[in-house]
Amino acid sequence: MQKINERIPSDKIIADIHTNGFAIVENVIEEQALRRIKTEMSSLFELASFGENEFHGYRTRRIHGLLAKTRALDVLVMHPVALVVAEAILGAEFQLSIGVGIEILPGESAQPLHREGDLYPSVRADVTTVLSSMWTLTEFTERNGATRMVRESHLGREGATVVATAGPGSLILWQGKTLHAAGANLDSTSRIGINFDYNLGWLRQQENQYLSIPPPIAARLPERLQRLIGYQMSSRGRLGQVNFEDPIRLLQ
Ligand SMILES: O=C(O)CCC(=O)C(=O)O
Repeated sequence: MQKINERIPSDKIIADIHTNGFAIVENVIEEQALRRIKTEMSSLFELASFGENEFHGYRTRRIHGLLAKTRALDVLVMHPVALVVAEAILGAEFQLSIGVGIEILPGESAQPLHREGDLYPSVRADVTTVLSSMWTLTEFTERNGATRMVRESHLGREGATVVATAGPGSLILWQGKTLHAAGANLDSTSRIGINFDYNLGWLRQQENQYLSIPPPIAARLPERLQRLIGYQMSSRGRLGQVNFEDPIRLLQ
């Protein structure tokens, strides 16, 4: 599978998602920025607890409510490549559904295959509800648990399983109907990624962003990020209103 470099136009990324269900974009974050993000995240991972079921793993640490805990990831959640692709896949009224830091430690077994779109069982079959992104903070390899993608599964076909290997600082994108899962970590070091999922503005967010990011913190975020976490209206201004007004006004 051809991997895309950031300098390749987003059309190619979008085409890969339409054709295969996913795309891998190499070298998106430059080295110095990546180092800063990794340093910040390593102290947060120290405080994170291990999963307690097969889906979340027993040797995997997850950080939820990411945007309440650090500003280091704002550049990722609002990265132009991610937002352009999200708009192309979901349309203009998308929002952040969930943000999770995922550290898969050595000894973890493979996660069951799943689709994020299954969170919304009654949505019309031709509607794509979710675009997932994974920012790789470490290398993603076959041995350390790189995400597995079932090619063309978003089209109802079961193509080959592709291991989404990528260097640190890359961006892996897949849509909500794509079958995927974290792999087993058979290596001696952790696999670390930051997973931001975007969904349609008229759906419930997976993570309750209004409580995960308390309003005093939300009030200090850049406006684009405030809108992204849900302080926006959708469906031609009819959903998400407060007194028939844009909810962002309550934050200002
Ligand atoms: O960590 C990964 O590679 C994928 C994780 C995932 O799909 C999930 O936890 O829902």
